[in-house]
Amino acid sequence: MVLVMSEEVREALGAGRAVVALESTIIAHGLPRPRNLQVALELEEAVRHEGAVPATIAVLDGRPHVGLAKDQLERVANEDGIRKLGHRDLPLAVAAGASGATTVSATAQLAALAGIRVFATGGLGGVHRQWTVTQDESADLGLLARTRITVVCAGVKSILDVPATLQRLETLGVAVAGYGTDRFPGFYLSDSGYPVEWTLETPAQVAAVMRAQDALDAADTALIVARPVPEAEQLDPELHARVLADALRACDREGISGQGVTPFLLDHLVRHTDGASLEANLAAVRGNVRLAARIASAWTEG
Ligand code: PSU
Ligand code: MN
Repeated sequence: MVLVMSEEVREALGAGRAVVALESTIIAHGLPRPRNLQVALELEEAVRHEGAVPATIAVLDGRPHVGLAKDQLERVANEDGIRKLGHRDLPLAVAAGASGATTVSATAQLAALAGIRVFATGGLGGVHRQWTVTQDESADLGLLARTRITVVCAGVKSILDVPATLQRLETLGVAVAGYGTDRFPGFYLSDSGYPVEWTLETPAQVAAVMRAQDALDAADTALIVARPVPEAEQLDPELHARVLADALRACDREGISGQGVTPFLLDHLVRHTDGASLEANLAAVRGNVRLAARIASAWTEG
């Protein structure tokens, strides 16, 4: 097997215990140092606190790791020039012996390969604004259309074209449910301004949908559980609108494209909100990770 699983993850999967996959791009490219390493450790702790085992995923020296030791997390957080790997990059990185942080698409692929069913992140990638010009649609969407995994997220990043992304998910046949809400969350914001058609209220209900997917659906599609950041912890919507518009203009002006777009926009928001966007991002991720652990437990108990 090409995967390197940590002892803890292998044992947990072998014993049928709850495991939650965590991505590493958010650590390497989505959050500023040195906070990123603290957050990586804190998220793993949050999963454990809810009685599940964390499996942070990354590629180190050409080997896809599922479950990282502390020194390996440190490499992901601090190594200069560590790549950002989407799922298409995995074979290239493995053959080249390269190291990289995995995006939602690469993490979901490796998690599914390892037999992990539940995955937590901040916000999914999606259709970028100006898609008609750039054709920039995150590979996250295509991968989730053919991978049997449950992703807990705070919706898609608000830097994206949210309605276009929701439409793509519909076209691709990916199930979307709001967690405790009938509004699609807006990543930094509790509400993106768009509705969702299904609402789930408990981890047991999510697990029931997962079982129904296995029973009904021959195509390996994902389930997106969209949990809003609590209103008290969201970014001020007015500040969000203002700084986002500014960030999009800066991105345009500086000619950023491809893989650089998402990290550029996230970083711009952090710097121009005095870190408030970072706190909202972290509040979202923390809540998602805890919920994912509870869903993984409901899944393994069922
Ligand atoms: N969620 C966050 N921060 C991030 C990301 C998600 O809170 O940095 C990352 C994920 O790894 C996601 C990626 O897959 O951003 C999307 O990048 P792109 O638009 O280039 O596909
Ligand atoms: Mn992109």
